[in-house]
Amino acid sequence: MTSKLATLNAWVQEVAALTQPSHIHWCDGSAEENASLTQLMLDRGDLIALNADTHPDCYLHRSHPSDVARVEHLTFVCTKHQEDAGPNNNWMHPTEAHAEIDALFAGCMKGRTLYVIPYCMGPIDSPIARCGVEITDSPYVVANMRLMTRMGSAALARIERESQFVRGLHSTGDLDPTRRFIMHFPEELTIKSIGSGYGGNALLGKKCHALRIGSWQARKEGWLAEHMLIVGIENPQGETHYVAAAFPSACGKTNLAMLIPPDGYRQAGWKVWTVGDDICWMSPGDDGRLWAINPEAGYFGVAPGTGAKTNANALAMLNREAIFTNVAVTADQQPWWEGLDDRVPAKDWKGNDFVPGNGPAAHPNSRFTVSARRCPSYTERAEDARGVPISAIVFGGRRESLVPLVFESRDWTHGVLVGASMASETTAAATGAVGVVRRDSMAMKPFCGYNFGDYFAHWLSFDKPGAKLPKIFHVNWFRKGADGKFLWPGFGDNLRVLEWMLKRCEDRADAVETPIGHLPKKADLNVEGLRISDHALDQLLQIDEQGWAHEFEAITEYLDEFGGRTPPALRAEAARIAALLLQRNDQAA
Ligand code: GTP
Ligand code: SPV
Ligand code: MN
Repeated sequence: MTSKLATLNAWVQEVAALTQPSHIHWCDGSAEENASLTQLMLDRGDLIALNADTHPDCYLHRSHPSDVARVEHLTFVCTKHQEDAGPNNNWMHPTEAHAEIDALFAGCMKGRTLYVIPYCMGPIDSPIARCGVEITDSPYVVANMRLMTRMGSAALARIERESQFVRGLHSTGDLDPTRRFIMHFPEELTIKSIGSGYGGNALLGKKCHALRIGSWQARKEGWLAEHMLIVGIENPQGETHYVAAAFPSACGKTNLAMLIPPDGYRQAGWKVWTVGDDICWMSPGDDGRLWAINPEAGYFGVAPGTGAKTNANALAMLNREAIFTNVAVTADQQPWWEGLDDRVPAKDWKGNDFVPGNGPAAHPNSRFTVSARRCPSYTERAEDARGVPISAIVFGGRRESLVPLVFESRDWTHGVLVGASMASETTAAATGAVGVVRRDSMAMKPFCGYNFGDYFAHWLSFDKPGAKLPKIFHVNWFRKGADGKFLWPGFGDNLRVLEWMLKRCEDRADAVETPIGHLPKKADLNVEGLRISDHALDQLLQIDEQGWAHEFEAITEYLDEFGGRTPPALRAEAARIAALLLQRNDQAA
């Protein structure tokens, strides 16, 4: 097969000449194609069938033990000028980068099949959606892309109509970490990735296209490509408000997107609808509001911690047609991970006999891949070509101290500062140390395809006459008490915080003004049916003005890292709050 699009055929031929595959397969996305690829992977041992009674059509993939997470130190943004990539990205000149990575691609598909994957990020008929083609030699990537994107014939038809697509070239190579690179060429709408088969490094539609290249396109075209979940909150009156929330990797997006309301809320008629759990593309509509689509069609979620009490919706979608990566298995071949239940697994994520006390059975970044339609809280609005209107934007991170449960920004400029100055403890989603607090603006540190200074300016630019922008909030579900335990119950109970935010959006709740923003009055947070001490609530809603003054010193330094690219309005906003804090501390002294 070939395509009607000459530029696409030419690119496939060019790649084949470089990589020298023995076969070329154009993916149509059909069930038959998926069945034959699954069989191939079972035969090769790339997939292991799970218990067909409890988990029909579910498979386990064990990746190479050195290839289990994103590799930020090997991820590059290759613009002609280093300033355009910014200090937030690793940079290499495009000429040098192409030469270095093409040398690794030379002959790398010998004896392998080259798969051509046409895909669409977003509903196939949405003007906000964008298409790409990924070339890969990994059938595991094909199977995952089929769940994660609109992949195959329909996407190819749109690509041929538009004659435009993002090019992604991927090979698992030899999995040697010294020959692994994830390179982005935003000026050429091109991605090249070699040496890893793991999610964000290999499923190029996700972080590489939808965020790094997407953010570049979004800036040029006047929209936003963000690391955000999209969730619809339906109140007992039947009105649904959509919320977009940016938390860094493994900081709670999937869980918030699928939350199950606490008993009292459920009985009162509250419902939650999942539109997306990781990526959000937002564009201003004719009405001045921001309209959002989820460019993805499936979930690539963190397995550990997913249990009946924390995320029953996720559990319910994982009992058929799911791919599990690096989880443990029970003696009867059911998938298992820490936080699922009390059973003891038989094999750990590497396939060795599980030895209690010898580290976790499932890899901390083990994942599931499943179609969004399998989620009990799925809504057809996820297919709406216009997207959904966003009422509130939420930023959040993992902070064991200082940062309160929730606060609201005063206006858009302050909200952009709140997003820009976010920080969070690192997690197992990327290789490297875990639990280290770092700045992660808008949860986009690993994903913004250009200079953060320009990105902040782009965010500020949405505040113009006629715009009806969402309110911006900040949350922290991860504050710890003196005993080292989380102060806030989290998960479903996070709806209590969302309710306050939505009331604020409708001018139906009060707030306490503080230098860092507006906080709920203790009485305005519904804690009915919750076992939380008054002392814990006080801690969650308290502002340590001295601690915040230090935080603002660090934020000011951070904003300076982007030099002349940092918008003056953002510096001014930070200076205003820093001055306010100093003044209050002086008064207190
Ligand atoms: P990525 O897919 O990496 O982008 O992650 P994510 O942001 O979707 O994170 P996810 O929802 O998968 O949560 C990651 C981990 O945090 C899981 O182990 C969850 O159980 C845990 N978690 C999520 N929400 C909460 C919460 O409200 N409180 C606490 N204590 N833990 C949470
Ligand atoms: C993340 O790390 O933020 C993820 C998983 O959502 S990955 O697809 O690897 O990016
Ligand atoms: Mn993510």
